[in-house]
Amino acid sequence: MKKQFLFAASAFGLALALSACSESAEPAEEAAVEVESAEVDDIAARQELLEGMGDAFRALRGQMEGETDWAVVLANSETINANAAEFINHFPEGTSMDSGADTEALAVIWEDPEGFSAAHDRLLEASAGLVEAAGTEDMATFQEAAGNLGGACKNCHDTYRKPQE
Ligand code: ASC
Repeated sequence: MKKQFLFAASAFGLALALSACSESAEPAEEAAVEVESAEVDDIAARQELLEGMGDAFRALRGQMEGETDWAVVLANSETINANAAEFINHFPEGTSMDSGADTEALAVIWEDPEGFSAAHDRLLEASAGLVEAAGTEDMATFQEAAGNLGGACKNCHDTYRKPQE
C-alpha cells in the first residue's frame, strides 16, 4: 500500500518536473496520472476502513473474553458500523487485483455487482445489529450479534477477496 503511494507520488512528481522544463507538456499526460492516483487513493481508503473494522472486531473479542467495558464495546461496534457504510464507496472499476494494484479485491466484484451489493447489505444489517446489541449490555445478546457480524465478513471474503494462504 505504501509502495503504491510512493509510486503515485513519484509519477506525479515526474509529471510536474516534465511540465516545469517543457512548456509544451501534454495536459493529457497529467490527467492520466491523476486517474491512477485517484484509484490508488480508493484502494488505500477501503483498506484503511476494512483494517479499522478488523482492529475493532479484535478489540471486541478481547472485551468478550476478558472484562467488559460496555462503553468500549459500543464505540468499537459503532466504528464497525460506520466503516461498513463507507468502504463500499471505494470500489471504482479497474481496481481489482487483476489491475496489478496491491489489493486482494477479486474481479468478480465488478462482474457480479448485485451479489457484492447483497453481501454488503448483509454486513450493514449485521453491523447495525452489533450496535444495537452493544446497547443492551447483555453479553449473550452481544455474542450472537458478533457471530452474525463475523459471518457477514466471511460471507463476502469467501467470494470477493483473494483466498488467504
Ligand atoms: C476479523 C477480520 C475479518 C473477520 C473474519 C470473520 O477480525 O479481520 O476479516 O474478522 O475473520 O470471519
